[in-house]
Amino acid sequence: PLPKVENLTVSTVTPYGFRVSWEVRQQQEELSPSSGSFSHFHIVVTDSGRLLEPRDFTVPGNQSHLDMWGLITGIGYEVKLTGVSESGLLSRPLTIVAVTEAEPEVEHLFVSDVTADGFRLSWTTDHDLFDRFVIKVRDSKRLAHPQEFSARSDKRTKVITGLMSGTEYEIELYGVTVDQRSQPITAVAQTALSAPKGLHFTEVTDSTARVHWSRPDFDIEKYRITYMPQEGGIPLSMTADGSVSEILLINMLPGKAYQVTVTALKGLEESEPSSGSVTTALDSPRGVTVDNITDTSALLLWQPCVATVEGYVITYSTESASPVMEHVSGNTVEFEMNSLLPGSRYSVGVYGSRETQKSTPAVTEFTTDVDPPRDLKADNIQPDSAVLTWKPPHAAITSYTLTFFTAVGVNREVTLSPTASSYTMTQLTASTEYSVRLQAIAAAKRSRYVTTTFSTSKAGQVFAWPRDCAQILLNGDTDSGLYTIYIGGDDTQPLQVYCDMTTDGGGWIVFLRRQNGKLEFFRNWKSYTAGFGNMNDEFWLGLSNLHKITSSGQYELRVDLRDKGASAYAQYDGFTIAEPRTRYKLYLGAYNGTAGDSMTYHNGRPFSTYDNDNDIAVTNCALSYKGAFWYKNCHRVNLMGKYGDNSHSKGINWFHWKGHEHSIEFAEMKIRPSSFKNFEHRKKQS
Ligand SMILES: [Ca+2]
Repeated sequence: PLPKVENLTVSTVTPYGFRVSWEVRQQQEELSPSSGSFSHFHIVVTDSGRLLEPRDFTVPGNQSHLDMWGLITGIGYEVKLTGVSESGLLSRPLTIVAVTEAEPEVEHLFVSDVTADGFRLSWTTDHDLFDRFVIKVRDSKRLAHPQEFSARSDKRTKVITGLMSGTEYEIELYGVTVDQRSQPITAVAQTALSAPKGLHFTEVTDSTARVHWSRPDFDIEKYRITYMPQEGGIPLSMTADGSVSEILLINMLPGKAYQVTVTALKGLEESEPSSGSVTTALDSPRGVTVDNITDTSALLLWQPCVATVEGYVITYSTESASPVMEHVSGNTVEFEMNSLLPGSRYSVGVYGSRETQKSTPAVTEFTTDVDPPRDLKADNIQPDSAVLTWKPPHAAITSYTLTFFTAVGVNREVTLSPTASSYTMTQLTASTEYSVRLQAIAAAKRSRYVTTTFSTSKAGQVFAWPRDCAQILLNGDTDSGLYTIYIGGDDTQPLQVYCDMTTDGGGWIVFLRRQNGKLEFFRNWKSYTAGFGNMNDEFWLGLSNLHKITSSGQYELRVDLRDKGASAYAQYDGFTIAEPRTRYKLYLGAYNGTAGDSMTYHNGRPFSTYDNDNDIAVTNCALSYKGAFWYKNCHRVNLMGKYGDNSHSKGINWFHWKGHEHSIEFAEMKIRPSSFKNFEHRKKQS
């Protein structure tokens, strides 16, 4: 009998096949092992649906399994095994049914993390059969060659890069084994739009800026540009055609930092925004004007910049002067320009500044006024004429207008040459006050008026500004008393003096009188320099005045003395008091008279007071003899001594009349021009 074939089993099932195994068991009654064996096995595999031809296999008798490959995945197979002996006997067939596994597959291809140049792919698979995964990526429009990527068998994601932005891609992925590939799975993905690059700016003004960018590598339909101040505000937005790569931003505010973004648009998609910043220029101050123009100053006014500025810079210049630059704070809107040249055309500029920025200057021009002539005065005033003199203004002028009028309506105007510096007024009315106005003119500009007034002399009056009592007398005033003289004939140096109009023909300026002892004459240097006392009583006119009067002409001195009904005089035909630095030295001419020549002893001496000892004595003469004088060692004359003191040399002494021990009751010193007598003589003759 044949051995038994049993335990037909299926193992190692794959999608493409499986192994069938079996066992052979000898019958117990069989004693000869060699007589009971199979020469081979016959195996028939038939698909369950009977759609295919059955497949036959023959296996040697010493084998107990068979691997079957190349089957169809995922279907049932019926396996029938029959053992065949040497003699052709068949065993009872065994059958079993096996099902191949389903085909391995990848599933759920998923696109995420889309960027401008790629995306992430994810997938799943239940099988561990694949050696690797293959991914093919190609743009839908077939513009570029397909690209192939691969992923290791243990990977389930892959990041794809290096693609074109804004482009639709078709993706195919499948798993690969040694000799098989799975069915591919597919997806479609679109890369994002890349941002425009290289933002930069040109043509930046206070209200505009041009923004430039580089075109991205896809077809742009248009761009959206937005801009707003970084500090906040209303965003402005513009749209540009996809074919351009620059646009002018308008309606910007001056001096502000702007954030500018450019976004590329395609269909409903938009790129990441590309951003940059630009600071607009400072705007110029506006409404620059010049006000309050004088000959040397002007007020500059302006409207502030819209931008916030730290300060304003002001420049002004004229042809003949160095340009001036001034800085003022940013909240200032005016500036006083000083030290300008008169009658000059100035150019002015104002600009705002902040850090390194500065605005375009706002400019204007103005012309300073003509400065007035100076030192207008009337000289040589006569009853019917006067001479006006002045100094010219600094400005270049074209003419002068001189106007003069009186209270009763005389009104004359004359135009003078620009080179004139004097004008003789004639045909005037005597004893009349005239007002004079002088104005310099340069084209359309006129200076301020300068004015002076003067009065013409009385008819027959010779001296309008008498320099001494002699001229007052010659003008017709014959009463002794107080008068105003003008030192050197200068109307700006009036001095009140007492005129003796009777003694020896009159015309004397009295400069010392002693008559009652009411006034203290023991005084210091300062008092004797300035003068003191009451001119209608006792007084001293002052060394300073004596110097000024005697240095402006030739004068003679007269001294009148009276005592107990007796009188005497001394006269010197020259009298000069030298300048202060000599301490008012005395210079005398020749003597004549009745009192005796006591003064010549003092000729050439400086003046001394108790606090300024300029005498030649070892002692202080002024202190010793209670007076002040042109002391020598010490005196023959002491007319400023102590009134009524008859002790030796201390009273009012004139040595050659009353000696040193008699104080004289009355003394006067007086001067008049040396030429007076001759003049008087001629006058009397005529
Ligand atoms: Ca002395």
